[in-house]
Amino acid sequence: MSDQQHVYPVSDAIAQRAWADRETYQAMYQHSLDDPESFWKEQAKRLEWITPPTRIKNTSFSRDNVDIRWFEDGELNVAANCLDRHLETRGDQTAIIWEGDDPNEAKHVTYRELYERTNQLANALKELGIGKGDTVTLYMPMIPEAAIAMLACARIGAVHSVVFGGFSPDAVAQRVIGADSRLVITADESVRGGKHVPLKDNVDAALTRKGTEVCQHVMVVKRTGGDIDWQQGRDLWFHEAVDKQSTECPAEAMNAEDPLFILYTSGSTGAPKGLKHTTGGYLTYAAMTHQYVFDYQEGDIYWCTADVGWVTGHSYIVYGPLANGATTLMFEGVPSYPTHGRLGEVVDKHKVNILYTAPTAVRALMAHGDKVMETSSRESLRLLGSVGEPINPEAWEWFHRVIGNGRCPLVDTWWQTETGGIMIAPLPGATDLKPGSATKPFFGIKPALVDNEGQELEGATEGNLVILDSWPGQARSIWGDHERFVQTYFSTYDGMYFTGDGCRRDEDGYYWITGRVDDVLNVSGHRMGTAEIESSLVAHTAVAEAAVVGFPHDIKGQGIYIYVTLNDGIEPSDELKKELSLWVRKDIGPIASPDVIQWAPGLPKTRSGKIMRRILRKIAANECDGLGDTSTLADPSVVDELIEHRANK
Ligand code: 6R9
Repeated sequence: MSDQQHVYPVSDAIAQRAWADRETYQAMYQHSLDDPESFWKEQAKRLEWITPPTRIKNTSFSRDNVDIRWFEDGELNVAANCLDRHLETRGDQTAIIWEGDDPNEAKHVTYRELYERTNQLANALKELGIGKGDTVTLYMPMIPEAAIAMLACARIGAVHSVVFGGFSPDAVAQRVIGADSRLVITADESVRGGKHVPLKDNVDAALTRKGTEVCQHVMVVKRTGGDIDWQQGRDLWFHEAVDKQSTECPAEAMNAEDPLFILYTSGSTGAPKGLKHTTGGYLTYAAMTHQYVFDYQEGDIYWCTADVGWVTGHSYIVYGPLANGATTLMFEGVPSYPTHGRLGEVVDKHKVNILYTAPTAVRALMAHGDKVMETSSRESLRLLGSVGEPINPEAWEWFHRVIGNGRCPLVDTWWQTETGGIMIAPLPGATDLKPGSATKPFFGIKPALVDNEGQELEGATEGNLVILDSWPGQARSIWGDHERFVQTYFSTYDGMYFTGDGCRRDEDGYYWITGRVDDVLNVSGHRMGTAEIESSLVAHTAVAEAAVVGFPHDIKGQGIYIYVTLNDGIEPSDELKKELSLWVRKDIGPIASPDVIQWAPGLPKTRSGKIMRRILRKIAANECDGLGDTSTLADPSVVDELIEHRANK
């Protein structure tokens, strides 16, 4: 299909009301590249600084000295920017609309209430001895307390590390240890799609693991009142610790480069890495992108369906919208519960104007046909957004035509945990849309495509996506392991940030992300390292070796396909497949559940012993005719054997 087939031009009406029309985008983009210092100095003014920065950009991408600092002599507090400065003008405005999993449960939290509750929790944290520089792990349902906990940490200068509520006890333990957290904040249970998830039990299990002794307290929000165990002296109820506190708590003056949060994400090798995000640059960038990309206007009701456990939840449920004084909707449930009409019904119920969701959610609804939207009108919608994985043109068109009634611009936003905020995306008043393309770079972003040797490619072409210069929202390091940060992102191509994504650029300079070029899977918009799943599998006594690849999946984007070589004397069986599947779920979490397991008496390897994943990917995708060159294999016959016994028929 040609890229030119469907172009949705910017409408005059939208261009007129938008923050940026074509000319403004062009001029601002040019300014941001020509003179980043003056551009970002001006943009930093969108925040309230205790000490305004005079030193704006001090960054190096050189492999020998990766050092990224923005606004380095400025001081500010993120919670004060998200709460205090709105009190006078919008204290009674709703900051968070909470929509429960159960359609009969909802509540509105005003800016003043959010401010007071945050301060109370901040005081409770201080009482526990938590202060500037300490880390706190959050393992929370999608409830306002999740945002309150993030903001309370920010208020006293503590660093939060949010762990997605779908992760396993082992994953929690790994992250508590990695961040050296003295406190975990959680809830008794979370509720999603009518099912309860035992968060507190998971934390209990996590804290029996060796190395987690550093964690002294577990603070528990009572969400469901479900049965939980209690460890006297260690555990405390959120409401008991918080209700009694003063609603005032001074905001700590933080340097712009002090850490705000750690967020773990999967890479192509080793255990998940904790990306370190800092204060001034991150908030400037989250707020600015939220305003321009979603064309956020005063009074808009804005809904991002992500979970706060992911970066999208950090930047576009909590920090960006609250810094802008927006009303942000937080949804506890899933778009298909109790029925597939729920997404549209929530839009109608709260008169949502801006809807930001993931391709996997769109495809899941699309599979049920246009009728799933018949229970709602979605008249309030003005803008749609997509994030997390490439959106195929069919899903784009359906999202636009059916959910958006064919009249809302759809912004496909490409970015990463590492980038802190949106990097490539249309601006609704400035960029003509092409379904499937993330379109053009945001202000200050200098993307480039390079070949495998790092040579920059010009014009319409395809290559590895790199970013040539720093932007304020960028992660500064990997927590406790700067060398790994340098290795992972700056050593493949010296002087460039390597994204791990492949990308095509068309004749109009539009970017089309083609997916990861490393061993990272994207399953329903969630990043999974193949190495993580493999190391979980080989820890099972039956398994000698395992290789994990992705394969095209209609709803999830990518499915997880696993090749397992069993130890001598172990008989393959369907029971064993089930057992291995459960093993991975338990070890990492339900999002890592294998879709297909194939027994592999042998794996295709080069003579130097490297598994040839390229071949395994082809077999998993049932593209067995185009296996390419297999001459470097140590034993080509294993490939025939694998093809003959393909499990994904
Ligand atoms: C924000 C987020 C990052 C990876 C990224 C890429 C994929 C995200 C995308 C997209 C194509 C988009 N990705 N958005 N691919 N088009 N609009 O998702 O962060 O969880 O770190 O994932 O997701 O492969 O490298 P994260």
